[in-house]
Amino acid sequence: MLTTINSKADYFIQLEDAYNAHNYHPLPVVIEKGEGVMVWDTDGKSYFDCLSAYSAVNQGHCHPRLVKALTDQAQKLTLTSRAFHNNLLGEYAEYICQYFGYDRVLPMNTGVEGGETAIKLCRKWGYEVKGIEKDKAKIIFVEHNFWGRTLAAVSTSSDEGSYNNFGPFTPGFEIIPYNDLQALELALLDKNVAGFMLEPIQGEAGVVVPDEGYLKAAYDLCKKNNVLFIADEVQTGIGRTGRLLACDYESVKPDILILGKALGGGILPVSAVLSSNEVMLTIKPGQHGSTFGGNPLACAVAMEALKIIKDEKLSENAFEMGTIFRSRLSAIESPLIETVRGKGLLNAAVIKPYGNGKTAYNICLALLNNGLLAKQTHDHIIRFAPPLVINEAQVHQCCDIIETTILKEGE
Ligand code: IF1
Repeated sequence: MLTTINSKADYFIQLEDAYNAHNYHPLPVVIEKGEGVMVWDTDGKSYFDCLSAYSAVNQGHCHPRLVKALTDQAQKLTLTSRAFHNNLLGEYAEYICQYFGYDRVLPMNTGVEGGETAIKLCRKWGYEVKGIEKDKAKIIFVEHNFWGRTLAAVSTSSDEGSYNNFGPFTPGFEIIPYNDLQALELALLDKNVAGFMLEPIQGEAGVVVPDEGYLKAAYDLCKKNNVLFIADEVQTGIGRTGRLLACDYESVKPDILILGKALGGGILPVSAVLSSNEVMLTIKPGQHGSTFGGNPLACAVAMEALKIIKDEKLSENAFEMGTIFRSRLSAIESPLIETVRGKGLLNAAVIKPYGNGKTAYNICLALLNNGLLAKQTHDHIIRFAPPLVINEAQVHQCCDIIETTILKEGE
């Protein structure tokens, strides 16, 4: 039963609340339209989108080239399943492999399916190439990782909210501290280790950037111990951090690369796992796949999504705009801001609790009222990740809103 409806937004929020699982606690805004960096609510109010659907909308909302790629292909062929070939999968596979410099791609749909696929490939390689004893393969993860919501993903989580009461958990995973090479060196002494999987910058943990050189040193330790270095670039990849991949900052080429989110341009769920022939060809026909993986509609959209990143120099723009963004945020003189961190347009402000127990959530509410959408993570961290198409004037407009809001909240 819907109680009094004060606005269109109330109607939509209450309807969602009445019939949806309560697996999220969204900010009280109902978005109806998106274009570029902007979104509009059901009352026509505009907002700067500083979340980009957790970095899935790097190319900007409803990019015309992506909408065209989607609608053109949707009128020809959308899905064949992999029981048959289609005329786009080969072209897409060649394009994405050459784009990132890998032998082969295994196409999936969501980021977590990419992670699951990477783990299966790693284990298969561990047994059939490295020679690990059957069912003994181990994969090392890092504390505060986030790579999705499946049982394997939450089996590696150190966030109680993600794993509590979802057990029993997947075996064969070990968790070590992030950004800790000694812990990794120790863990790699176990000859049953097949892989080390991590985010080059931890998104959900609150945009945690490891020490300069950590990725390269970790990669070298993996190579020394014949262990696969698996980079989860679902959130950091495709230009988000100011380079095509966050691993590019240290010239690290992951043995297995996981992509998602912006690979589908914020239009379709598209993920991909890229690797070498040695790893990829351990999986034989019928041993892995999915109904929609590699569908022609996703191939068309993903190729265009990648072309846009290059054509519009969005990695470079993310680097430049991110530099301005962080310098503006760091210059805000407020006791509420503990620190500002990030790379490219994946940034975060760590907020000190303030006023009668107010937290980052309260700042996000105030930002919303002032026309900017951002979301807190872990109560006290606000992530700022606008679409990579943002221009300098828009960056300053966003920072003006953030500065005004934080100074007001801190009064
Ligand atoms: C939610 C978080 C972000 C990811 C990385 C794999 C995946 C994700 C580094 C899985 C997904 C999403 C999931 C979404 C919210 C969002 C999120 F807050 F949950 F943790 F971005 F930080 N690797 N992240 O960030 O990709 O299966 O979702 O396509 O579950 O609430 P997916």
